[in-house]
Amino acid sequence: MFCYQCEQTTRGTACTVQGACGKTPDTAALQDLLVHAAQAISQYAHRLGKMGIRRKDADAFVLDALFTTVTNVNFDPARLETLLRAAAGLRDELRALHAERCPDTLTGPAAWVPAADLDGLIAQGREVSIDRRIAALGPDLAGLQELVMYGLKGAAAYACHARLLGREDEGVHAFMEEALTALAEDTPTVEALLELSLRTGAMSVSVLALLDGANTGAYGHPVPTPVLMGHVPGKAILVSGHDLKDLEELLKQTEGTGINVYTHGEMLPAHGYPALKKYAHLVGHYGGAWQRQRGEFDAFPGAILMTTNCIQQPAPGYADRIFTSGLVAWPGVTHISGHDYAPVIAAALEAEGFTGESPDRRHTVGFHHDAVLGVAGPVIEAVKSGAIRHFTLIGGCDGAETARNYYTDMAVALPQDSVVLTLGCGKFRVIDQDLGTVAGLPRLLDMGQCNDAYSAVKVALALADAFGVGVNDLPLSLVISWYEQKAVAVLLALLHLGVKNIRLGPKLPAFVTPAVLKVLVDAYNIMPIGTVQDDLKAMGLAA
Ligand code: FS2
Ligand code: SF4
Repeated sequence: MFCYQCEQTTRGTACTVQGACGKTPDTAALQDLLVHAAQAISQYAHRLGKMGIRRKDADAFVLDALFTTVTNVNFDPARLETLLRAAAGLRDELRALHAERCPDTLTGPAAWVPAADLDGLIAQGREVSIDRRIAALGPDLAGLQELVMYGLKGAAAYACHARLLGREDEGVHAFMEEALTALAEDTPTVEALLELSLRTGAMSVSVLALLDGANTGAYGHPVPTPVLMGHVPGKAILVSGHDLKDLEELLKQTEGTGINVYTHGEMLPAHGYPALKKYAHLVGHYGGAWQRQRGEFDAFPGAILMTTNCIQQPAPGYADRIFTSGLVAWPGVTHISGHDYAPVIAAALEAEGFTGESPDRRHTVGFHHDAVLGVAGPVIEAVKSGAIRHFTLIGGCDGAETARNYYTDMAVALPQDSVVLTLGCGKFRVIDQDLGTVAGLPRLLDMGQCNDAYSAVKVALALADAFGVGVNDLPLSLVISWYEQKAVAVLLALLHLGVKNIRLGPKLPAFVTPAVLKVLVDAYNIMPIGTVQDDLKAMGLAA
């Protein structure tokens, strides 16, 4: 196997024996083949689209296929085989439609003939592994192709969430299929791939806006809400991942059962949405970021529902009371389909539940763009008067490395007259700190999930507008922690918007080679995180 799509890739170069995430070589091969199959579908869908024919099932399948291959989503060979068979059937239908209109025979992924059994599919997956492309194209071009691919995967994840809430954008589907076709067919050059990367960033901005509209349309604009970071006595279900629709449906089905529902990881910001916080049995948040789940789930005395990334191998102590939904899958774990949570509820009733009460510790969520821009007037005045000197966005993904303590240390070391914005599961590196207030506002503003990156973009653009400057001239620093491909989509979105001087850590992507990094540094001054003191000095914020 060869996989270097996430930050925890082995030795900072690639997972080649076994994924650090738990992905086996067989699963890696099947995921690579699923991407290949999504390209096959896209080659036809892109051409049919240009003829004015859109197949909604193909559009949806491409999104699902890409999201399935995001880090920590699907580890189940059986489910991957099912998806591959479905992909082949769909590709055949599109090929027939295309043949009715055009005599051209497509090559590359479009010509894929699925093997008859699972072993054959795994062998085919190995043939399309990334290391084959690195050998053929060299690391720079292959890495740039993967930069685009990971941006597409991340954006597909966001688009899947929006689609589940009834929001789609044909332009997004058309671009995804065009880009996947270009990666499959075009002779790669550095210039063309950089351009495609920035176009992927532009599409990511559209997708983030689409998802923002989907979430706020379905659940209202988040409002600042103090959340119990603990528990109360009673039976319990823990909901992790990002999917608000799953949480809503579970809240409906558990209403009146006496079961309390808790959020975990990236689900924390759900408490800020009016249409979700109205459920009295959504009582609090349990635990921290995804990488702590094995210990936390083991200690949780109820059922657990994992709605999206990031799942880890379930420990024996909770393997029979964890469930997956949506695109998440782990071999042997019961999968919930059609929002029927009866098995989750039964497992919660069977488990002991909490017998005591935790200390009443609260964290305030809900500083979404609407809430922040609602106080834009006082914020702007505070900046003009000098009461607020600086804004620092510390957010993105969390992960296990101790190097990520940098983000905690940075939040603590920032001057008292600065505001800290946070989002994504990277927030768990900073939310335990009491940062106090500045100019009558909390110094720490939790803007939501990684899925809410649009909030940060919208606030930054609004502030730039209010001050009549460019976004790079604002007193704003971006200190981003990355882990998986959604962070790549957000990074490309920021580059498309012309945002410069981003600090990225804890280490730079393995697929960005020194030559490509030089291009990004020259154009955007993107840089790795250093020490907190050096970075504060460079940001003009040293004490
Ligand atoms: Fe965190 Fe994991 Fe949100 Fe990423 S829960 S690292 O895939 O999606 O951010
Ligand atoms: Fe390794 Fe990350 Fe790929 Fe998993 S997703 S195999 S940890 S690079």
